[in-house]
Amino acid sequence: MERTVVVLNGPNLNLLGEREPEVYGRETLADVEALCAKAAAESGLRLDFRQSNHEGVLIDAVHEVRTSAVGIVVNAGALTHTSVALRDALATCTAPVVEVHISNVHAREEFRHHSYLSAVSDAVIVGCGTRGYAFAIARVAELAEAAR
Ligand code: CA2
Repeated sequence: MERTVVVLNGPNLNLLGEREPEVYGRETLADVEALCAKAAAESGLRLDFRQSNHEGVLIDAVHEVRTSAVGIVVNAGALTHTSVALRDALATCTAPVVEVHISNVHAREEFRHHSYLSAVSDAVIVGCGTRGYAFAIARVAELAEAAR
């Protein structure tokens, strides 16, 4: 997997654009993939974009790319606030991990304020809408370049 940034999306993000536009905006996950493809191309990276509603599938994806990707951008959805297992998987990554949330989780319900993933991430981007994914990819590219 040569110079590939992997973008992982967790549960319910396949519904983006269909409900709660006041929280998540009107873009669909396909729009987010297109935005990520543009951001990756601008940084000279290949994009591997995935979504799953299943914790184990996301963990298997991390295992698959943990030593080969130049970086992982992860919006784990609600698993952010519950999954020690996904955190443990991300902690094994040799490349940078950037956590992204479309909404400002800190301005929402208390249960969204804690992330199991932040402590094993190199950066966290919240509340920038779907542009946060592009910022995250740019940061992965910077960190990957600095490590070269
Ligand atoms: O703000 C984010 O990106 C979140 O990761 C989104 C998750 C939420 O559980 C996190 O606390 C914050 C929810 C993703 C579900 O997205 C939906 C989109 C449209 C309709 C329903 C859910």
